[in-house]
Amino acid sequence: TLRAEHHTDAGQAIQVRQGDLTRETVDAVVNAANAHLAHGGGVAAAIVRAGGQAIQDESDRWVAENGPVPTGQVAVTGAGALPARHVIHAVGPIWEGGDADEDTLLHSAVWQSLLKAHALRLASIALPAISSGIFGFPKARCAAILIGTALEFCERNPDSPLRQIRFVLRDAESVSLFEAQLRRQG
Ligand code: AR6
Repeated sequence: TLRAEHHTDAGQAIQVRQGDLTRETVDAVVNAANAHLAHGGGVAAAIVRAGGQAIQDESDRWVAENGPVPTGQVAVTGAGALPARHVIHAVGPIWEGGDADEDTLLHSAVWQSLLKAHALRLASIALPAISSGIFGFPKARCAAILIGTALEFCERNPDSPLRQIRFVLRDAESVSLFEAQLRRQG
């Protein structure tokens, strides 16, 4: 369900939706991954459950060939049986209290995800509340950074092929926090 939407002057849409990320029909879904792309829990496990073991297998090959994904960076795999075509695995920071560059690293994880979609010439992307589950990043702060990064990306890339950025949140608290940030910053 669509809960809030903002259109930029250039006609790009930023949306806040409540639902299950794995069911989104978009060109790419972003996974809240760890450096080893070991999709054991949270939204990562849900993506493998819904998309199939092929996503974990391809992730394992990616790490075998390239090494672990640095925090704030991304890796791309196929999406198996998901409605999406690609999974962009973004590694957000583990919350360590706020003095370990967590804000910058979370901004980077989102920025690199959007930049990857742009480089692949994708039109739509769906992202979860990266780092705010198992990694412990405060939910309100996560919402402010994710919405701010999407707005900044659209402002700086008005002609990007990427036209729709969806934040897909499962819990009601995250939905209201993202909604509030989109109204405040949008
Ligand atoms: N759809 C949308 N959001 C979801 C879904 C879903 N199906 N499932 C969970 N969420 P988390 P992290 C929300 O823990 O904090 C994994 O083990 C969840 O409620 O998935 O970045 C990885 O392999 C929360 O708001 O990601 C890493 O080791 C948000 O997604 C580690 O967890 C992110 O929670 C990454 O932790």
